[in-house]
Amino acid sequence: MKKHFKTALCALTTIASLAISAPAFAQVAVKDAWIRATVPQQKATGAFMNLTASKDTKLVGASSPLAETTEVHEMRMDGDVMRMGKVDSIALPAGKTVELKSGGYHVMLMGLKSPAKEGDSVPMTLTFEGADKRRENVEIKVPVRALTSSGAAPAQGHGGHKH
Ligand SMILES: [Cu+2]
Repeated sequence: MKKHFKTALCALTTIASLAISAPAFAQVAVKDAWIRATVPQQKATGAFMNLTASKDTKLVGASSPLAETTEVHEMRMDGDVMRMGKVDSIALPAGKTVELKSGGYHVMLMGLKSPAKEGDSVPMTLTFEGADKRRENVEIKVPVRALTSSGAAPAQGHGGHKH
């Protein structure tokens, strides 16, 4: 009787690294997000938040079921005139907290399908792009508030900017 030996090239149990692939954009922390409450007939409002990326990243877009159009905006003084417009992206340098706030960068919700009421929570998708050009969406829920965090309440969307 012969024994047949099978070569036991068995599972060279690769101990390493199957499990480790960190999600590319778990690195952007979104904090203190809020949307400014609207009054009836008001068709646009802003969303504000603090973003901190652990690697160089950009905010390249946003969307929300509350609005027909959602854009990344910047407000700035041009001489004496406050201007606001769409920007392609907001740079989020590694480790630096970038504030989206009244008078600066913000996410603009336009063509509101219903008013943003204080106490509501609005779903929003933020699109980030890493240095490698890969994009990833991050879903957040954004509470609606009537006032800015500083207590100043610019009445209408992008109105009340003062120096
Ligand atoms: Cu705007």
